[in-house]
Amino acid sequence: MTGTIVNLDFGKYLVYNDDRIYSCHLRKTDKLSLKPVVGDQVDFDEKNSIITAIHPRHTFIKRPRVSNLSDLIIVSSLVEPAYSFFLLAKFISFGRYYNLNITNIISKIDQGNIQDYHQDFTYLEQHGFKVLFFDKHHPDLQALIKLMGPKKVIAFAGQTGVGKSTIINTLNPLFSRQIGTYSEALGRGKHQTKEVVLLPWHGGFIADTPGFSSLELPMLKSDLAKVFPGFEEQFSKCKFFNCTHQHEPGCQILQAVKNGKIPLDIYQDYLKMLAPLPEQKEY
Ligand SMILES: Nc1nc2c(ncn2[C@@H]2O[C@H](COP(=O)(O)OP(=O)(O)OP(=O)(O)O)[C@@H](O)[C@H]2O)c(=O)[nH]1
Ligand SMILES: [Mg+2]
Ligand SMILES: [Zn+2]
Repeated sequence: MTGTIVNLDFGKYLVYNDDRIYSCHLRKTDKLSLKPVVGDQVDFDEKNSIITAIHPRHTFIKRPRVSNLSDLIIVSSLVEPAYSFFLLAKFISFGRYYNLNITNIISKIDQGNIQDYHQDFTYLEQHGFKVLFFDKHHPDLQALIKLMGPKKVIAFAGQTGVGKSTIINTLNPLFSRQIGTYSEALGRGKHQTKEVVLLPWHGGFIADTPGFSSLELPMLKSDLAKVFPGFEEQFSKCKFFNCTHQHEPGCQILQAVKNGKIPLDIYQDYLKMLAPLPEQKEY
């Protein structure tokens, strides 16, 4: 039989097939060259509860450990934790690096004023990113459900406490994901979600994961402009192929900042994101 690994359970792999979960393990002597991860399509022998093969992965993300994602839904709250375009752009850059289809949700719009960040949302929309809004007291997820489509593996990403599990539960209350309380003392939520879990959704899965709460970008300096929101139309037209978009003559990104196409604070977020990235692969 073929199924999808939806969760790990103390060394066992929970494999989903046709509305049933099979608790499987690897044979001790088995030399599967890869260790299975959540998201993997696997062949398994249901009589002996043994995984016999892992199908080739379409995508693989190291942290959080999950394979075969197709979509990323990035949740940012207006408050608790405070809205940050920098973080939002970082999640977008991460998702684009892995070729994921991206949707943004701005949550807790009952607690703040979305007009305050109108410029950011317009910028994202102009560059092809969907921006939806969420208020848990008046949840309307029709637009989201339409975008989610069938047969995908869709992960929710965003800082702890932004409301990922709240939105997932609104999609289907039977998911019963634990909801945290935002702890002001800590200045962050309490990481209610502690493991990667795939939840069946329209022939595919929704992934609720803790690992997308904070992120390290797994890329080189030269990769960032390709995936940073709104930069891809410009960067390839720079005069130098190895332009870092910081001071070079003929840089189209700098030109776009000058003529207001790219807002200055968004460009400054790019520089801030660029700074810690390595120049070359570190071996
Ligand atoms: N006022 C308001 N509160 C919200 C909204 N959405 C979520 N919350 C609250 O925010 C807190 C955190 O929500 P969670 O859904 O647990 O957040 P999470 O992103 O899953 O957090 P982790 O699992 O820790 O990563 C809870 O107290 C929610 O009730 C909203 O639209 N408005
Ligand atoms: Mg959660
Ligand atoms: Zn440039």
